[in-house]
Amino acid sequence: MRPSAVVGYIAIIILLLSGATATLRVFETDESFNYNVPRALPNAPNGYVPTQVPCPANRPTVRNAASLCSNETSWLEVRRNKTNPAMRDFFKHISLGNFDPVSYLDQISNNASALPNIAIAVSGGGYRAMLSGAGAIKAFDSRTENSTGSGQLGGLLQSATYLSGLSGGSWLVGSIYMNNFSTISSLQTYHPGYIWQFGNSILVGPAGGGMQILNSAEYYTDIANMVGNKETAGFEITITDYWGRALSYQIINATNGGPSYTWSSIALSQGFQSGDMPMPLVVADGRNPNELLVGSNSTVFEFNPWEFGSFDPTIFGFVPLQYLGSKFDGGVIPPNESCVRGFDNAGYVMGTSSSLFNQFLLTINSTTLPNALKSKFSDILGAFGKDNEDIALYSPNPFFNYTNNTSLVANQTTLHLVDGGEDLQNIPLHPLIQPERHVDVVFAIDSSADTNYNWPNGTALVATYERSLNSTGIANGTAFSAIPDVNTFINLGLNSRPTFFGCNSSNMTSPTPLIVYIPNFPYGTFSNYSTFDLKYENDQRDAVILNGYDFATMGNATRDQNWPACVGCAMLSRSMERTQSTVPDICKQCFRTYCWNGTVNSTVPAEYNPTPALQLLSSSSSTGYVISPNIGLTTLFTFAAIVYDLI
Ligand SMILES: *[C@@H]1O[C@H](CO)[C@@H](O)[C@H](O)[C@H]1NC(C)=O
Ligand SMILES: *[C@@H]1O[C@H](CO)[C@@H](O)[C@H](O)[C@H]1NC(C)=O
Ligand SMILES: *[C@@H]1O[C@H](CO)[C@@H](O)[C@H](O)[C@H]1NC(C)=O
Ligand SMILES: *[C@@H]1O[C@H](CO)[C@@H](O)[C@H](O)[C@H]1NC(C)=O
Ligand SMILES: *[C@@H]1O[C@H](CO)[C@@H](O)[C@H](O)[C@H]1NC(C)=O
Ligand SMILES: *[C@@H]1O[C@H](CO)[C@@H](O)[C@H](O)[C@H]1NC(C)=O
Ligand SMILES: *[C@@H]1O[C@H](CO)[C@@H](O)[C@H](O)[C@H]1NC(C)=O
Ligand SMILES: *[C@@H]1O[C@H](CO)[C@@H](O)[C@H](O)[C@H]1NC(C)=O
Ligand SMILES: *[C@@H]1O[C@H](CO)[C@@H](O)[C@H](O)[C@H]1NC(C)=O
Ligand SMILES: *[C@@H]1O[C@H](CO)[C@@H](O)[C@H](O)[C@H]1NC(C)=O
Ligand SMILES: *[C@@H]1O[C@H](CO)[C@@H](O)[C@H](O)[C@H]1NC(C)=O
Ligand SMILES: CC(=O)N[C@H]1CO[C@H](CO)[C@@H](O)[C@@H]1O
Repeated sequence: MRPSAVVGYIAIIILLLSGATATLRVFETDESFNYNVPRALPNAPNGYVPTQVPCPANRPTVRNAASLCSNETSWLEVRRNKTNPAMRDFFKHISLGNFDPVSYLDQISNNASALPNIAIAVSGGGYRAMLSGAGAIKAFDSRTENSTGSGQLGGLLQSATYLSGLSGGSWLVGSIYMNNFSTISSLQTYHPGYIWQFGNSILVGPAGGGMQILNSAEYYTDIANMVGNKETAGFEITITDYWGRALSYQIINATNGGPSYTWSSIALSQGFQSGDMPMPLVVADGRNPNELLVGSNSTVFEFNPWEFGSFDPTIFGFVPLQYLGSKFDGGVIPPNESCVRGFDNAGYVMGTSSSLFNQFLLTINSTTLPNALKSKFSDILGAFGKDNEDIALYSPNPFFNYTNNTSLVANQTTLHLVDGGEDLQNIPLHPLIQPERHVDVVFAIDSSADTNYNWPNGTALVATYERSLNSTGIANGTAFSAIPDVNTFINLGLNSRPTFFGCNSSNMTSPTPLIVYIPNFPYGTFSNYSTFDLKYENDQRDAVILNGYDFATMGNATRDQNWPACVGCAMLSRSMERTQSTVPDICKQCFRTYCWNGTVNSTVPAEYNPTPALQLLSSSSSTGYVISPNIGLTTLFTFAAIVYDLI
């Protein structure tokens, strides 16, 4: 660990990178700032460093994944008392023609299994996905000003039971939950030195002042020290530790990115316990032992407020999240071992879900970076990869010796985790299609960069669909509605407006949610920034958020005045099937408009370059063709190079 050398190294790299706009700045510091806003969450015993604590009398164990954990089951009852009135409120401003949804909900209000069970999923794709997703969440949040007027969708968030995020989407979920279920408007409000100031590249760190009393040099020193202390305490560290710490400065509204904030503390916060918010879920992929490629047979892990684990047959178990880092053996912590707390650092969880450094080595030579940089970064990333330092390590593996006969990792001392989108399932649907969760409808926000110009083309849904076909293998009983090929998505425009999949549940063998696919599409702004763009000025940030608001509401219902009603129909659809209610006329019309009807057109489409649905904002670039990922990629590679020097 040579922090002073590191700073010099950063400066050199920045000078070397012609074209990169990052500059080292000297910030004013304000050490007198008194940060004492009450927050329930910084409960790690020793900041970033996982630490041994006495085990509780009831020692933590690994649980079989055949059912939901009891904490979730009892929380669901509490939440239902909140989603029910929220849905009634929602339908006060969404009319379904001559059908009265409020009295329908009243009729079934005492029948838990008849009530709609709603989820929202936010895809990965770096800041682009985080901000586009934020716009959609803003539109769905009844706390957003004017969101409960006509043409608006405010209240869908309050009606939802689950909110899942992956990679960039997990940064959104973390931003909301780590800051007391904050609104997107409050995250956008400017406070000097606070979070969501993406004009300060992750390479340079936060502006000084406010609660961030650091300048760039101190930023790196601070990150290096905290991660170094974790290593000294006997835990394996990788680039994901640095990455998660760096991200936290942008996401967690506390001094130095809140090193004591744990993901499991969400379960302890008052608002969550009272069911005032949906249950957050974050997804990461397991990399199979001795494999470098992450394919459709990789294990999908979830972090929920209480537990970490997987429903996949390759693990089929969950551990209590707050005791992650303890030395589980055969599903128990042996009597001579203490428990460990603080491993589930919130930044580390978000960093794990977005840890895609292992992909860079595989793709670096297909970039247009100068050859000198290619070979330098190739060397560094190669060296990382050799020691598995380019992924997230979960060591000790909590599933060690657990279900030896079926587990892929029972004889591994370390779990290897990577970005939740590396298996191409870039929308975090996996937790939401688990039969035990009985989800009726998923509003799936897709800001994946699939096409040449960073628009989604349905690849994420195709991946989830294909994985579900192996029902006796990796899918382990999950089902998913049929999804056409990506060419069809483009040819039929299924990616240029919302599309429903799985409308007709009568031709399905197992229950599976209706998918309301809501793709990133330009309305007032070209929101197709590169995934690797890690620097957004505030006006760009706000333009992408507004664009997300627009693609979720279809331009405040200007693109289709029926759209809010159609969202309402999607929310009620499965419930009305269960209660054998007559489908309202307006819903029939909606399903004709928005349901994929099985048509395919797999011919190779022309280059996809959509025309904006609204007048472009003046701050927007005037074309969808200008996106160059090189600056952002260079930022990330440089981050890797700096960390390489630290590890
Ligand atoms: C989960 O439920 C168990 C059993 O009711 C309880 O002992 C435990 O404290 C709960 N865990 C959390 C994090 O709330
Ligand atoms: C839900 O609300 C009903 C009616 O107010 C109440 O009787 C019940 O205890 C509540 N359930 C939970 C789990 O809070
Ligand atoms: C809300 O609507 C009012 C009345 O139309 C308008 O004056 C105000 O600017 C709107 N606020 C936002 C945040 O759009
Ligand atoms: C961040 O903290 C500051 C200072 O307490 C507060 O004013 C601001 O509202 C917070 N932002 C969020 C999103 O919680
Ligand atoms: C996963 O799939 C890849 C490619 O099909 C295959 O080579 C590998 O053996 C599979 N791994 C496991 C653990 O099934
Ligand atoms: C990329 O190209 C460089 C220079 O040609 C080469 O040294 C390196 O091995 C290549 N890296 C990979 C991962 O193929
Ligand atoms: C777990 O496996 C290791 C070696 O594979 C073995 O030494 C140890 O006894 C096992 N633990 C239990 C509880 O069986
Ligand atoms: C799992 O395998 C380990 C190592 O072979 C062994 O020690 C342990 O007893 C096995 N556990 C079970 C539950 O069979
Ligand atoms: C774990 O078990 C698999 C087969 O069950 C074997 O191929 C592999 O070498 C073992 N790994 C270790 C670290 O023992
Ligand atoms: C769709 O996206 C995938 C990557 O996710 C890409 O490989 C494929 O070429 C794209 N196809 C079209 C037609 O855009
Ligand atoms: C389905 O999963 C099983 C068990 O993991 C595997 O052996 C088989 O190859 C898979 N089939 C397909 C079509 O992927
Ligand atoms: C429904 C189903 O197939 N569940 C299986 C999932 O995987 C575990 C572990 O292999 C099995 O025990 C379940 O039966």
